[in-house]
Amino acid sequence: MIHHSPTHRYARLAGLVLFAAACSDNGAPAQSNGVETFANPPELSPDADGVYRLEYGPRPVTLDGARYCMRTYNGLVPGPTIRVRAGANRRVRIDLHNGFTRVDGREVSGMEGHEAPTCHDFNLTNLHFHGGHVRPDLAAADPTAPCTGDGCGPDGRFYGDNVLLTVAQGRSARYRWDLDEDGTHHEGTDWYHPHTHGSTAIQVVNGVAGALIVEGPLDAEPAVAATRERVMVINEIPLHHETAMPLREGDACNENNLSIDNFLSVTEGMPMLVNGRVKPRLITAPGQVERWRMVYAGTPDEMAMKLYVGSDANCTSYNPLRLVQMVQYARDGITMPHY
Ligand SMILES: [Cu+2]
Repeated sequence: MIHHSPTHRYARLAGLVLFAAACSDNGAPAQSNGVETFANPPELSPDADGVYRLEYGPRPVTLDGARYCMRTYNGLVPGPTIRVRAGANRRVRIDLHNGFTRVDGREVSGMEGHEAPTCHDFNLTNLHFHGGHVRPDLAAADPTAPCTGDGCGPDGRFYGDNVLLTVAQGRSARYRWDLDEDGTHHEGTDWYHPHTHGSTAIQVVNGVAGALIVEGPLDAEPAVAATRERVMVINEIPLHHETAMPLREGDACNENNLSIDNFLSVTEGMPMLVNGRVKPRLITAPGQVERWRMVYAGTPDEMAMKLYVGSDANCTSYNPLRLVQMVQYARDGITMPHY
């Protein structure tokens, strides 16, 4: 149901309200014919100190029926959803640990191949709050609650959304994103991912990215609150490229046998993964309104999306003239002004 075309520009982050989903052209309800295979990504709960913990490291993950050794956050593809409830003066604390131990130096040239190749370490990482309106360097100093322990910034300060920070193998970084420091942060669907120059793409094509939802007044609107919410993190992982190497039977996953090693192997026509699944089935009663929070977490391009009414319950084909009604009410984590 997701149509991919690199030539169509579309929202990287979008909120959609879907009216009247159906997968059957003859009026018969589709839900009698199958089992739902779609599931929202798991949500990350903070620890007892209110800190979200992200472990960047190699972990085995089953994708499209085969086991792969992936770079992951917390062993999940995609990473877990972080949801920040409505409120005031919200501070989001995240501790990131880099679980890799060895250097993985590569010569990388620009996407078009024109620039001189430079050396980058694929195992270096950091954390970026994509869509966040927060300090880029360090969080504000707070002598009443200073940063202590491994991975703090200078002077007892937490890191802000610092994409220039490098978190080396075995090291940690402590972040604090003060959402409402200069007024209430806009509500919406954002995401988080590594942003280290030279190693962002290889990590993101492994699925090292997750949704970051900031709730606000819109979420309390009765008409919105009553909808079924779906969170979709869409990855383009080159599982079927010749360079992808699934784990062999009995193989453990470690940083020496990573499966996805080539970020340029994502090409048009490869299956996209929605929450780590290829073509997951969503079952929706006719007439039901759903709220879809979508994050396109692919690297090479944009994603275009259309929803069609399928010609059978398995959606093996569809009628291009019968579109399912969608209303886009947000883009790039920002609610459109008329909603
Ligand atoms: Cu980003």
